[in-house]
Amino acid sequence: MKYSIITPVKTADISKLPLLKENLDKQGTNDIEWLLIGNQELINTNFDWQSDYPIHVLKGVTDTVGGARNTGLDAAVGDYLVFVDADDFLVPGTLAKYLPIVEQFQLLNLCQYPTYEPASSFLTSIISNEANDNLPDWGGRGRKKHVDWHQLNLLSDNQVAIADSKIANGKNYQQWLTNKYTVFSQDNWDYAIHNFLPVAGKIVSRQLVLDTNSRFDEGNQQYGDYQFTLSILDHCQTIAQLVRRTYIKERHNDPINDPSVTQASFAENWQNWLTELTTEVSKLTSPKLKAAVDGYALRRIHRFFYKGVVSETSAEEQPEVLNRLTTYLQTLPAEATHNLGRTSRSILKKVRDGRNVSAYRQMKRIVSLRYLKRAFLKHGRGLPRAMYQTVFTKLPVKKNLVIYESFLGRNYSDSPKYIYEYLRKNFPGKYKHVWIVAKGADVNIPKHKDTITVRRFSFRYMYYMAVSNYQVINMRQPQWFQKRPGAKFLSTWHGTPLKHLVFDMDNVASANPLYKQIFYKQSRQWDYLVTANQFSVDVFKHAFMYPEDKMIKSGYPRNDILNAPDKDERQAQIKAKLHIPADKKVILYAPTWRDDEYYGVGQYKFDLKLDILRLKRELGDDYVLVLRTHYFIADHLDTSGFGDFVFNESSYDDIAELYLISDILITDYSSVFFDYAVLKRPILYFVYDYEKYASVLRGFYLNMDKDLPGPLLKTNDEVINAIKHIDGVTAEYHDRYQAFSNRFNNWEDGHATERVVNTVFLDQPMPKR
Ligand code: C2G
Repeated sequence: MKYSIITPVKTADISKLPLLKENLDKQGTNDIEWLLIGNQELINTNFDWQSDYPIHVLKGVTDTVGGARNTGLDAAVGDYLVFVDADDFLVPGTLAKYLPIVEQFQLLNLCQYPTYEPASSFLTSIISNEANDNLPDWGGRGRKKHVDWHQLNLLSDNQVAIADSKIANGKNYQQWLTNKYTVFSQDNWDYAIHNFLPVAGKIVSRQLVLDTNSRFDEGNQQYGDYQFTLSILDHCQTIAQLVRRTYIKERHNDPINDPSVTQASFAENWQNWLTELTTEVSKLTSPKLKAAVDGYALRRIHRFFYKGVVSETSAEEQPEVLNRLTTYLQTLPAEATHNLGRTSRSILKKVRDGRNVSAYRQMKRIVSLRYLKRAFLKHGRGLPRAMYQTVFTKLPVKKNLVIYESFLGRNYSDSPKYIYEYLRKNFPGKYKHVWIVAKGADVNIPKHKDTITVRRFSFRYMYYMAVSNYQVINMRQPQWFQKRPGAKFLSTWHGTPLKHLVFDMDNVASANPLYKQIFYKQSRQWDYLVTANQFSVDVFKHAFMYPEDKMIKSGYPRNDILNAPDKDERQAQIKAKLHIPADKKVILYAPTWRDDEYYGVGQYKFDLKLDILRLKRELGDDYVLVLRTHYFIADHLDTSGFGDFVFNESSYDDIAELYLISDILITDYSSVFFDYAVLKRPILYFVYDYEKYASVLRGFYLNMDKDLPGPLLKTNDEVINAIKHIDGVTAEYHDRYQAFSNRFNNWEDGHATERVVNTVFLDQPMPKR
């Protein structure tokens, strides 16, 4: 038996095992055994697996990861131990392909590819030859490597016992699995030592484990593998690391509901880390290994510890964390810190001598200095922000000052606009209003004496964010925003949820890894959340983990205009303003954005799949098309070739006004149709990428086949046909439309704004539902 694959399994991992099994089936070798070790729940699970290799399900000596791995060590019979965690994957073919390297070295690092996306994204990019050696941005950029890689003459592909037929796309995987690897020894592992400390993704000779009696620390849930890996490294002569990344580590981005071990609190994390180092480093016999580990630990302390202890640790926890650092530093020779800067050396000397109060003061200073340095370096934003933190937030709050932001300052629109207009009309002179406008955005804030505009992230913006008593905002506030005592934050949000949101989302490609945690923290600052219907209330409870008693069950202020008594006149005025001929009917095309089509953070692509030329040819006599892309879309679609058939209103402030002038809406997975349905006009869904969107990208809260008030259309033929027979579509969908309106729009009576204002500004009780 060549390989024993050791997989510790916690309860939450049990459901992930079938995927890993599939992955192991594609390793190109059956000369393996798979050891799954966990608790009683794992033992009780019936997997009913068909397998060409033995699978053993075992109970761990203790319920910790270390306990599970130790049980694995005792039970394994293979020549080499492969450590694969339950939510991780290997590139298909890896174990067969690299056997010759494994046999030549005592320890092989398969090299981790950390990702917040599902592993399948990376595997797909290998298949389509788009994968490269760069880590994703947030995976931490690899340091420049100064060590040459080696090339081993592996067996040629047809000799390697890889059953290509068993590995879908085997050829592409084979291309990815190159023969390159780097050899490490005690002389050159300084910069790479941290890659060898976690055991996941390592292949170790079992004989070495037996000879050295290396075991995992069962008492340390987070860093218990250091005891094992350090003991191995201490006795290991030959180490190799693959140049290509073959071990895909799926990291979680839901630290609130499903924290991974490294997402524990700062204090817990560092206490465990320092404790493990303190006990394990002192056991090492190799001075070079000790120096390498110490060097790595000190660099990490220098970069991350001071800020963490100053800003992420409570007053009660601080002494304990600092004491652990003292104990650790006392195991080091005094000169160990010589590579660090002067301030760091001085801080660590104090901590080593137990003068922690004084060291703490100095840490605070270094943290502020680093902060200021960043502030100065980051053009524009840094200084105003520093002023926000140090000066503006110390000024008294102005009781009647209201600050508004719609779509990150890109529009004068949405519920903030209607709340603003209502306050001005009904309480003239009482409030001072401040509108936030994004840099470079063309936003038409009305000019009134009681209203000012501030540029987002400018000094004045920072000042008003700090001293306003009311914040009326339809997306999230910046992370640095501080809630002032007594101030009221009104989150209007910006749509009834259709696509899965925040805590209901699986890992997403485009979101910041800490998205869920950040969202959670930000939404705790909201005193009120506006909701348009009971459905939204129910979703926000789990999607935002937001309490129902803080939700205003009002309907959307932005939709009052769709029931306004003068809506016909307004419609004529808007049409005239946009130069749309009065005798033409209007089709509004308002699609949403796609998580996987982007240029960079917050910058999405949009590929127009609607065949405008055909629409113009077939419908141009009666209709014009108003095109409205989502505010995340960075592309400016060139529609100049379509004459007076297309009106590109992508940067028009308020989409509600576009709803008013249109006769038919075409959309896809955008929440716009919930609002548009208030008008009871026909809605078509152009969902050319339905399968992909529904299953891979997001998933929906509604049953798209049954709940929608209009047809799902996948081709331009279907769209054109539906428009030509729009009366037939209306008749066909009449009952569904009725049911839809009852479910989503029965609060929309034209008085939502009044209800919101009464609750937030007049302190009246919440609307009863
Ligand atoms: N919007 C717009 N033009 C578009 C699409 C959207 O002006 N072409 C505006 C509408 O006001 C819409 C809002 O942006 O209601 C939100 O857009 P969505 O397409 O629903 O997408 P998203 O921004 O991801 O909002 O719970 C709200 C949504 O589920 C999330």
